[in-house]
Parts: sequence; C-alpha cells; structure tokens
Amino acid sequence: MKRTACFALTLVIACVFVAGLAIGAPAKKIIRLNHTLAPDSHYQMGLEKFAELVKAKTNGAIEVQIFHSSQLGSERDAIEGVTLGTLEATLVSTAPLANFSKKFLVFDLPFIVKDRATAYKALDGELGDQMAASLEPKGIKTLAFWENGFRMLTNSKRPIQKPADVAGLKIRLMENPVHMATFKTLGAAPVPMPFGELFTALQQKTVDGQENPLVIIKTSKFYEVQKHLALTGHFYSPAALLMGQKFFRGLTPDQQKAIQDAAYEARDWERKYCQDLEDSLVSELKAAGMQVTRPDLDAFEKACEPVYKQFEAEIGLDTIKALRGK
Ligand code: EAX
Repeated sequence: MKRTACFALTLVIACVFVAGLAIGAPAKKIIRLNHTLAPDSHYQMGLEKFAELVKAKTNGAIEVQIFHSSQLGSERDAIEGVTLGTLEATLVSTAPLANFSKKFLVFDLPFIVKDRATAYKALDGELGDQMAASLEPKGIKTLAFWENGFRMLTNSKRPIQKPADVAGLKIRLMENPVHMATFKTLGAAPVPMPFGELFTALQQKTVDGQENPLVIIKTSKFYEVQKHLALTGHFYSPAALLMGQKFFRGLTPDQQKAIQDAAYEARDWERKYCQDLEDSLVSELKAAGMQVTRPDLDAFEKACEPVYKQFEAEIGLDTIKALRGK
C-alpha cells in the first residue's frame, strides 16, 4: 500500500513538473534552410558553421536545420518558398535572384569583377545594400552575401582555348538572362536547368557541358562525367543567405541580432574556406582525370563585350562602371 502511494505521489509530481516545463519554456524555433549543393560543399560547411553560431548565440532557442542537395526544391523553388513563408531560409547563387529583382543583374555580366576583393567590397557595401533592399518588397530579408565562386567551364567534347572552341556546345546554365545572352554571344547553345538535374543531364549527354566554381565541380563529382576543364572564371557568382521577412520579424530583437551576427561571422568563415581550398582544387581535378586548359581570357572578354551593350540600358551604365572599375 505504502509503496503504491509513494509511486502515485512521485508520478503526480513528475507530471506537474513536465507540464510546468511545457507551459513555462518557450518552444524552440526551427529554421529550415535549403541549398542545392552536396553534403561536402562549401555551402554546407559554411551553413554548419552558421547553425553552430546561431545555436550558441541564442542559447539553443533557435535551431537551423540544413537540407542539402535540393531536398526541399531547386533554388527558384526555395526563393519562392521564402517569399511565401513556406520555407524559413535558403542559401542560393544570386543568378536566379535576377528573376525577382533587376538590381542583381550587374553581377551576372561576364568578367565584371577582376578579383574577390572587388566583389566583397561591392557586396558588403552600397551595391549589396541596394540589392538587399530590392528584395524587401518581396518579403525577403537578405542576411549576407557569401561566396559561390568564379565559374569555370567544363565539357565532354573538346579542350577550350579560345572563344571559337565554345561555339556549338550545349551548355547548361542557371536561369539568368545575362548568362544566357553571354553564351549565345559565344555561339553556344545555352540550356537553362535547375542544378539538381545537372549531373544526370551531363551523364546522359543531354548537354555537353556546364559551368560552376571548382569546388562544385569537385563536390558534385562532375569530373566523373566531364573530361575538359577550362579555367575561364567568366562569371563571379556571389551567394545570398536569405530569410523570410515575416519569420525574421517574428523573432525577438536579441534573436534577430544573433542571427544577423552569425550570418556575417559565417560569411567571413565561408569565404576564407573557399579561398583556402582553391589552390589544391585544380590538381585534385587533374588527378581525377580532367584535362585542364588555361584559355586566352583577353580574347574571351573581348568576345563577350556585346553583352555589355545589350544590357547597358537595363542595368545602368553607372552601375556597371562602378563595379567594373572602367
Ligand atoms: O548556388 O546552379 C548552379 O550552378 C549554382 O552554382 C548552384 O546552384 C549553387
């Protein structure tokens, strides 16, 4: 009898305690964050850092759940999800954002930035602020600009040395008007396609080639289905860490600050991670069987010049000059 009573009492106390916890403690907030790249990509590494920082800065009140490899959709799907509030956050290349705001187009021009320092300065300064502001009416909060990288051309047909070598190749591109125009100008047949379909398209030879930073060519294993790698660096691809405006506004001021600080800290970490990787990637891709060429970049830049004329009115000459430095 005594033991049963004691057990019942313990049970009651336990129940009261658990109920108290449930009422008293605010529910943990979850940020689901989608990206299209591989689980060992620079995006994933940077995002794991971001998740760690958010957890530490909010004492565990906010958890970032990362979904890699387009698990919750393509970049376009994810951006739309963030605008609708059906997805909390995403890390995307800025190229598909040009379909949501023309302010982004300037970064898509071929050979517009000569080096990373120029890109970082613009993205972390006035131009970046304008790009971010242009997404606000769409319900998107831009937390920071990270790095995707300088894009290099790969294909299964032939080594690329000069612009004429690109003519006739079917090249997969991101859904972006300036990128499409650039490859049309070079005489290629551009095919817009979500990243998630790319490996299979290369494998089945639906397309001859693609262009992406070295780190993606490595971590998405494109070297398995592409023989030729040309170190063109024709586009600089920034990445944007985006969050739903409504979700962000629903956080406490302290939580908002924690997230913003974590986004900047992880940005610096991710950019450095990309730079540190760079040196070893060419030799790793060679070792994996790729044939590497260093094309005549002056000739490429010259061949791409008509694209500037084509988009000058839409982008604005001053904006172009400010970023290009000429
Ligand atoms: O944002 O689609 C692409 O080629 C991008 O480089 C990729 O999704 C990373």
